[in-house]
Amino acid sequence: LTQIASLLKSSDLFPLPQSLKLSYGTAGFRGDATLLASTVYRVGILSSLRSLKLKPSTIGLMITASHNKVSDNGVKVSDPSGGMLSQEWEPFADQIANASSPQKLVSLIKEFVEREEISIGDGEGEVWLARDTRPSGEALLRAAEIGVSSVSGCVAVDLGVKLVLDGANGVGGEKMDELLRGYLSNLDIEIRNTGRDGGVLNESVGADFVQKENVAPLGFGVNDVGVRCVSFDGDADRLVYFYVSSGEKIELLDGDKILSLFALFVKEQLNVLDNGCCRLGVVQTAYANGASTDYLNGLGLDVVFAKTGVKHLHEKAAEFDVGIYFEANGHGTILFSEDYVSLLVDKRKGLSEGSDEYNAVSRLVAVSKLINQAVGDAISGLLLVEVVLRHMGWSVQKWNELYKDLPSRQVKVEVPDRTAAVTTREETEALRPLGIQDAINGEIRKYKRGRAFIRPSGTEDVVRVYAEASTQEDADSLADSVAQLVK
Ligand code: NG1
Ligand code: ZN
Repeated sequence: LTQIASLLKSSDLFPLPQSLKLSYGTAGFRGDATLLASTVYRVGILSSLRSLKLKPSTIGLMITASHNKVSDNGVKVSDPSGGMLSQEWEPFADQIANASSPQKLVSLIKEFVEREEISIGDGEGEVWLARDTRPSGEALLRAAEIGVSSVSGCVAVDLGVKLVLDGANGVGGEKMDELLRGYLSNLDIEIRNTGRDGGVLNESVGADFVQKENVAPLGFGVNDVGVRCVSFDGDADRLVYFYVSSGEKIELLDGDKILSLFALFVKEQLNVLDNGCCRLGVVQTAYANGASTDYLNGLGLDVVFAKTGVKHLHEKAAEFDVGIYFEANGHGTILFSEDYVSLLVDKRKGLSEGSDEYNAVSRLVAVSKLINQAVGDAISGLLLVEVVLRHMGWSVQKWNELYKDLPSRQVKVEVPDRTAAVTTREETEALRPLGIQDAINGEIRKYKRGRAFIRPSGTEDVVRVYAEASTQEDADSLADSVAQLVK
């Protein structure tokens, strides 16, 4: 009886919007986020019942509308196996989601509980809640929580939208930990590979490993599928994001993708200001994935190429009012000229607080303060990525869809004298050994979307080979044949 009273009371908080008709589809319930509170609350109840039915077991309740637009949201349930809710329960999900009144809802639940012989009261149920970054997520998560705990003996555990950091067993994890404890306690970041538990600096961990090998670092794996993850390098001046897509596979969001996200965000603010008298430029190196360059050109941006190495990119970026630079490996930052920041600050004085223009100017000024303009560093880069994702309401998966990387391969060739390789300024063509560029061009021509170049490393005694093509097989084979030419 107390159970019925509690359900009646909580369901009063979530009236069913008129004309809402839902069905539990391929990925649960989806719809306009403003209409979904009652649905999510009811799915919370269902999840508790499912947990009690299968006890002892934990049920997952996920709030997301995946690739759909940000104003949509959705809710789906996972069984203890990690798979979707058993289809046998879908009709019940439909019935309760569409129950027109609290009384109707309670009688459907009562009937179902009796039929399924679920014993309420004498057991413990647990439901794990998670959501993506959609702005509506937080309120819907609260609705789910109320639904779960309105079934007696059931508790909801909020997993939040967590970010997991791979500290490369270097200095970045330590510093991030200090920051989280001291200043950023409202950020939910889990840190792994801090170096405290005996891991070795940069060994099978960190940004360089993840980017070059295209695999998850040590300490990350199947339990992290879909979770937003970020790797620093050992001295925390590089960052790359990734998520485990399935098994051992990862989707890498490298420096090019971070650059693209930042460029899109800055451009969006400048559009509000009718470009705001800004000369915006982006700087890449020959190692930038060709798909990223196409994407940036598609945004109508001025893309400039510089020699490998932060000092070269920095110099070029400083020629713009706002210059964004990144190496594919995750080194980079955004530079704002002092004059341009003063212009923004002056402009803001004439704008009415809260207007679109005022907000756009404020965002740009805030970015200029948040990002490390000296040389860039992984922590300020991480903070800006997180802020922009939240602003866009994007998950890491959604961000990854900006463009699809062309398959690429990097190899290094040990040679007796790397200075024998000499390139043009932008490092895209080899001038020496004589004739080698013609031979490389001959190889490139064999592949669709083929691109390749060689250059002597500035940090190791090797000649680096980079190749890109429309398939991974082709990229590998192009890299191999160019490497043969170097040997
Ligand atoms: P070299 O060894 O010159 O390729 C490497 C990186 C640079 C830069 C420097 C400094 C690649 C291909 N090269 O330079 O981008 O990060 O180290 O750390 O990643
Ligand atoms: Zn570094």
